[in-house]
Amino acid sequence: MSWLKRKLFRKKISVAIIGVGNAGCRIGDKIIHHLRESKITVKSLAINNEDNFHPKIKNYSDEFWFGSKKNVSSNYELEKAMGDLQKKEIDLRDKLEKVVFYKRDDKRSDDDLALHLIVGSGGGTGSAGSMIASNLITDIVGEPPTVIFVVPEKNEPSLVQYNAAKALFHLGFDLKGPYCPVILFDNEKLLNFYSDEQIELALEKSNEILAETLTTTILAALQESTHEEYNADLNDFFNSFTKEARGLGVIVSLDKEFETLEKVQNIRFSDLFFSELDENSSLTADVTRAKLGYLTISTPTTYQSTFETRKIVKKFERGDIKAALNSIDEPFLTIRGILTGIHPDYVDRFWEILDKGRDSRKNIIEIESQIRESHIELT
Ligand SMILES: Nc1nc2c(ncn2[C@@H]2O[C@H](COP(=O)(O)OP(=O)(O)OP(=O)(O)O)[C@@H](O)[C@H]2O)c(=O)[nH]1
Ligand SMILES: [Mg+2]
Repeated sequence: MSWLKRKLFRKKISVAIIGVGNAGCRIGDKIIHHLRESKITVKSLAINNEDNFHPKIKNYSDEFWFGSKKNVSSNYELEKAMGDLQKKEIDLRDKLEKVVFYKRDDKRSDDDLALHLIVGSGGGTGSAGSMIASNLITDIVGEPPTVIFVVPEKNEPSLVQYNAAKALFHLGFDLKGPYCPVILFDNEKLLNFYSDEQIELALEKSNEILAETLTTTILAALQESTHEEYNADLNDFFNSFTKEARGLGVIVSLDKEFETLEKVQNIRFSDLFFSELDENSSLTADVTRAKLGYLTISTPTTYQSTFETRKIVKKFERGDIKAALNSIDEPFLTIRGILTGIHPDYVDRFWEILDKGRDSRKNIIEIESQIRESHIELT
């Protein structure tokens, strides 16, 4: 467990977690648990066809089951989930109005900070539900929510890839869409750690990593930095989640422990950060192309840490990346970052998903035309 979770914070933040579909609800359940453990105000809503979870999800304050006992899944049929949800959109809107922390025209102070997070995946429910819930929240709140989206592994069914491609396009890039920042977590990476485990256990453990990474990133932003040059604050963190950050986003998280304070003080952490970036990011991408972002670096600081932080920030040539440098008394180096507004051109996995989605459409079209052309002999 990260030391960040044991810290007490003076600043405050509220978070709404809306889990959609099996993966989204399960992961959301863990995020809620971690946030509460860190004394963060959380409101939450689980959205799924049915309550068919093993083990049961238990941390949500409200739920919206839109299917029936017979119909526990759309079986990756995005259009079906979309249709079922649209029929109950008014009820869903009611639930969402209760889970958000403010409405479009509410008067709010600058310190009234709340994140609305939707968690979904490439399942039929996860994809359709993320799209519908994002549109509704954008309408209710006046700003798009942030979507945490689990990217399917490379060898998963093409239908899942197709759903993911459709959802990602709508959420971030569709002119008629909500313009959400979308934070991607790649199952390819998450599950790689546990490739020897049984799938149920591997999923459970990867959900734990995802939830902990996201929570500690939020907690890192809650620290107060007194550094004279790198003292970004919570408002800067929030800017990384605005409409301007629409597009793809990645979380980076690096934890190193050293034997002595001296050792950590002498480390060139900018080199370390970039050489281990791929290993420590939620999805492989050229993150230096991020438009917005926020980095918290916690380490025993010396004049060298300022220099190293400057080297990191400089690499983000075109982006407005804010950094907070926090001095700690323990021999740790902890970096947490959220990098958003990355154009898909710098995310190969995005095109892989799109290609697979398109190929699956091609196959369907081929099958369709074969069916049309096939001759049925009538006797
Ligand atoms: N990381 C992670 N991924 C999961 C988990 N469960 C499913 N997935 C992935 O999520 C995608 C499938 O989504 P599901 O959550 O099963 O589907 P759904 O959203 O419930 O939608 P339906 O198709 O209607 O059942 C695939 O890419 C799975 O690999 C989980 O617990 N953790
Ligand atoms: Mg399901």
